[in-house]
Amino acid sequence: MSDETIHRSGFVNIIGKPNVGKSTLMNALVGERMSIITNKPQTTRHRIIGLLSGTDFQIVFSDTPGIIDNPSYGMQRAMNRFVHDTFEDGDIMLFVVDVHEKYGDDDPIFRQLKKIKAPLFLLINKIDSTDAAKIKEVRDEMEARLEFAEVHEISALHKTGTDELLKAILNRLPEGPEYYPKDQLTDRPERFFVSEIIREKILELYHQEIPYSSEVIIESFEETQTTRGENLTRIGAIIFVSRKTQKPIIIGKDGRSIKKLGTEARKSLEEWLECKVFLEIHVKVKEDWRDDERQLKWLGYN
Ligand SMILES: Nc1nc2c(ncn2[C@@H]2O[C@H](COP(=O)(O)OP(=O)(O)OP(=O)(O)O)[C@@H](O)[C@H]2O)c(=O)[nH]1
Ligand SMILES: [Mg+2]
Repeated sequence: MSDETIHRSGFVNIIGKPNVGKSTLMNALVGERMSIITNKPQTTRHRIIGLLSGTDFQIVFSDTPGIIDNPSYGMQRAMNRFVHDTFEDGDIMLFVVDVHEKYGDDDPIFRQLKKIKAPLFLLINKIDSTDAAKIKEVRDEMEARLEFAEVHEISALHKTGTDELLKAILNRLPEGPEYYPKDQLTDRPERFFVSEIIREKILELYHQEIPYSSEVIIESFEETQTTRGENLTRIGAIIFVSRKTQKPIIIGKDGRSIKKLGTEARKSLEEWLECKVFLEIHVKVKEDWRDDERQLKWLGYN
């Protein structure tokens, strides 16, 4: 007889509509700043893995883009595909809803969720911003539409209910091996997160279509030292916009907007990389890149 404890592991996929708090939740569960978060919908564009490991378990969380009902260009279709891929490989699916959001009975999301075979958790998020009666109303409405393995009322922002959620996930995690080294936090390279942090600032500083037409590429990333011997990372980034008229908007009058963007992004990157950063940003036009198969592939939307 062996008294070895079993090792549990699995894929726990976070899905839902845009802006409901999926990325906030993933960061709260993993305990690291992985996914960017803004108050604008469609912030997350890729499947982003966050790893939480202990001696006898490993959870592979996936943050995903918000499901878009009527995708209008190739990039949005790719984003929806990233979400649907997670329907296939999840050991546990976390369906996040915003307590303030209304869902019609015929919302196509319910049809999609019905196909999921893995245990489906309903997470009613943002409970910090409402009262018990409203939470119950949402819970009753959702439970009338779909069968859930578990329902949790949470505030991802304030980490209310997230410890209980984590316990519930661990309880249902199947026996399995470690998929990644235990000290690893994600499967993406540092450059990916650098481009995301810059994109976060674009979402925060620009309005209307600009953030949605922009993509950030890291052209160079070099770890060096200052003349005083401090660590310094030199980063060269390119912002692609999809129309000629958008370039002057990104740059702003006398270059003021891009200067502000550069400063904000640099501060955030210095915090994240824990060293001094020298950031150079250029803007280029890639006409209609969001609908161009080749460009999309090159930009990682394949
Ligand atoms: N009051 C409150 N706000 C929250 C909570 N969780 C997230 N938010 C806010 O909701 C907004 C969207 O959060 P995200 O985590 O970016 O949402 P998301 O679902 O990842 O959004 P997309 O990536 O666009 O699909 C941000 O302004 C968050 O601060 C919560 O528990 N309470
Ligand atoms: Mg997100």
